Amino acid sequence: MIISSSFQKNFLLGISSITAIATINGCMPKKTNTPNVIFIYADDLGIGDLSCYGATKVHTPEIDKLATDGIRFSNAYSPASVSTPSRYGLLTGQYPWRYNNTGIARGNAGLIIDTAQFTVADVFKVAGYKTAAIGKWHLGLGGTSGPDWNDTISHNPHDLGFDYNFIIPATVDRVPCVYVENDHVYNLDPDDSIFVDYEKKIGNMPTGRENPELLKLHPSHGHDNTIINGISRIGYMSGGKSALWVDEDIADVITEKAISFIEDNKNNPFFIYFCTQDIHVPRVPNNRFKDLSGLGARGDVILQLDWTVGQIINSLERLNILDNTIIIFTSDNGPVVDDGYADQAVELLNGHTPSGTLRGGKYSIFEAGTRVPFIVSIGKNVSVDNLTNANSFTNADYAAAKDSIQTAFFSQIDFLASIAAMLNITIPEGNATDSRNHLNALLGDTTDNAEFIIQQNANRTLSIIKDNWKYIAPGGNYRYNPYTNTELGNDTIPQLYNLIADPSELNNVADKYTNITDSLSNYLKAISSPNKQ
Ligand code: NG6
Ligand code: CA
Repeated sequence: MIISSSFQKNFLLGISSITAIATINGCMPKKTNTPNVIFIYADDLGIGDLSCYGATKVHTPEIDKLATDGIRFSNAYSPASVSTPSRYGLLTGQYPWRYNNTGIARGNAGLIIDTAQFTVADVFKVAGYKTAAIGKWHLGLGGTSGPDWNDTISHNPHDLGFDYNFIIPATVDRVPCVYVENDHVYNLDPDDSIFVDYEKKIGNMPTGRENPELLKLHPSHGHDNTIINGISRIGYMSGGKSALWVDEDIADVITEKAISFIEDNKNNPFFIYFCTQDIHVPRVPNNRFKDLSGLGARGDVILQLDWTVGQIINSLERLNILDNTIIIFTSDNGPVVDDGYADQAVELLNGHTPSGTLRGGKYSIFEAGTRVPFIVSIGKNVSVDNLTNANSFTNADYAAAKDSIQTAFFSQIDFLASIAAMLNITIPEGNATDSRNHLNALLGDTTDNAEFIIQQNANRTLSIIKDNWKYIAPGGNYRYNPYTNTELGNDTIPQLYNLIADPSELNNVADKYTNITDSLSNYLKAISSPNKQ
């Protein structure tokens, strides 16, 4: 049959005008290759802390909804079992244990990431995105001697590719208890300068050690320095009265900042590195959540975290951009119950198991230290087909995978290279050298397994997982964290576990399978050798 060219043209025009009308009506929207990305980093949340991961004593409907619309990983890892090194690894794509300054940072530490490094934020920035860091930072600020809290704060997230930042400098249990917006302390009265010291008391503010009668929340270990908002912290500070945060309002404040950034950028692609203070100690829920969980403060702040996620999703929905957005939800390290405040978390656990069936927790090299909840939800207008480049994993595949468990091994260290691949950005030579592209795993392809996963604990003991075997290198002086009683996984002898047969790491089979032990030990040595980088 011969079709006249005019018929063909009209036919094609007809199709395109139908498409145009459908797009206007929102029936057949255009797929996007530049989705918004919101990376939600919870603090100290365990793999057993969410109902979508099997928790029955606490309910997290908003996060569960994200999981129903997305995929939840059973084998996703943070680079470390404490905050600073995990965040360092995530943002730089470099293993934190290669550097000396990546231990848990004090509140007055200088910026730990070299400003010349190419970061996750830089990937998005080069791709034309607007970028923001909101919430817990814990990577230091200022030059090597730390920030000047009363002036312009140099070496801030702006130097690492973030257009906007509104951050808690360290953790909520460390002074100074103030927010930093871009390069200044937020709401600081210039006549009330802030001074911070981690060695000795500074100024006249009472401390938990001297004036425990002033406390509304008592420490169980440590945390007995300057009292702010009735809670004694780590470190001493004075001044900055008008700038002090109110713990009960932090979730509201950072959520509001994230939502305004979303509103301001609804017409262009954006990336938000959104780090909640929940569920780190001190756990101080807003009144709306107080005593709501029945599990005490730790359960209440899980509900607050769930609310926060719901607020972000609702705002995207309201602005009609949820469908163009990828939301990733995860944690910087595993769970801890008593982490230094007498908040009755232990007494009120009520059978809840923050580590699920895994061994260890925060601080540990055992699985619960770093195997964290990890949920990826991809809006339906995001062009999965195009983003994976080779079309190996498509929108149809993602649609089929939705609401299922992603069993592929994935490390947060690989996020940088994966999103660089997604946005076709070349990583400058010598940067993010530990990050590998596993975009397909991130988008739901169960066959895209990380070749190996390396983690560290709070003592920098290293482990490597490869082909379902986990090898833990000998090292670390202590078997238990003396404060939290968590098993750290340190030992003087090599450890080898089969994660399929023995997911709770109860039987060390290093002596039985010496060939596997030796080969993983050599493999880890080769990667960790400084000459390799
Ligand atoms: C520990 C603190 C703990 C917590 C942790 C950092 C004491 C006794 N313990 O040193 O409370 O702040 O550091 O947690 O001070 S993280 O999640 O930010 O890594
Ligand atoms: Ca943490």
